[in-house]
Amino acid sequence: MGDETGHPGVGRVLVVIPTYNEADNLTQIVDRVRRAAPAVHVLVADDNSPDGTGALADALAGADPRVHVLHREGKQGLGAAYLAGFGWARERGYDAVVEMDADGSHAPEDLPALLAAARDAEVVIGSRWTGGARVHNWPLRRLLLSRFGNLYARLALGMPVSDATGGYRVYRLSALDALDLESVCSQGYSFQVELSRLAHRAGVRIVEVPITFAERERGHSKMSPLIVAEALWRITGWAVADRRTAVRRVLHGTPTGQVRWP
Ligand SMILES: Nc1nc2c(ncn2[C@@H]2O[C@H](COP(=O)(O)OP(=O)(O)OP(=O)(O)O)[C@@H](O)[C@H]2O)c(=O)[nH]1
Ligand SMILES: [Mg+2]
Repeated sequence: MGDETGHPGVGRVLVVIPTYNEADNLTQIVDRVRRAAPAVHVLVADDNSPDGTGALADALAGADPRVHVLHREGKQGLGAAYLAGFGWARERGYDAVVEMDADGSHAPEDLPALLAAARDAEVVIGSRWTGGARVHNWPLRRLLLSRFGNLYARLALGMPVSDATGGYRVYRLSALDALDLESVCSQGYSFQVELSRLAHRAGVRIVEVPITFAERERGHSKMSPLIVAEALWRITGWAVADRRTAVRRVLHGTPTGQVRWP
């Protein structure tokens, strides 16, 4: 903290925005972030989007020293883009990173509330499913998928988190340092559940803050049946691994090692 980019009680904050074909959304989202939280820096992590999002990000960065771009070779999934963004933040001494979608679903105007909560927590999850949250314009099938997915994740993994699949979060770097990020295997949105699980198991302090979530208005969703299947498969795998570890603990007194799920 201490320089002009510092956020009171949190330090230097980097908002990581992963993008794939978000040219219709990027200018507006970056502008909203800069207005809602002028002290933060922004990193656009673009996977060589065919629609020119990367070049647009370069133009935004050229006009604003607090906007940065990480160009990646090709589409490798949300999880890989975030891990690269976290590494970028660590190398440059940021104190906290924020995960935010480019499509406007995560309102930058909620960012001050998330950062305020980060003063007393190492992980802040912007939740769609806690008191005071609102979800606008989501089709019933997406609502049901999110509610069911979160219920399943909570029960299967025993995590007291209402929105383990949500992607609007603050991580203090100190919390990320406590997590075994090398072990992360999710490619799609199960990345959020995987990091929730790692944080819960590491015993870092997680708080949830209600957010106002809105369906994207422009551009196309990258959600696919494959991504949903990956999440279900991985959550089930982690639940089985957790139970095996618990059984070993009972039988042998100590865990004999982590069971890895492919
Ligand atoms: N860098 C990178 N970003 C990605 C990738 N897949 C998705 N994204 C970005 O991740 C964010 C979330 O993706 P969305 O397509 O909005 O997914 P979603 O919010 O679950 O789905 P919708 O609610 O239908 O919009 C957006 O900013 C995307 O551009 C990827 O492979 N690489
Ligand atoms: Mg979206």
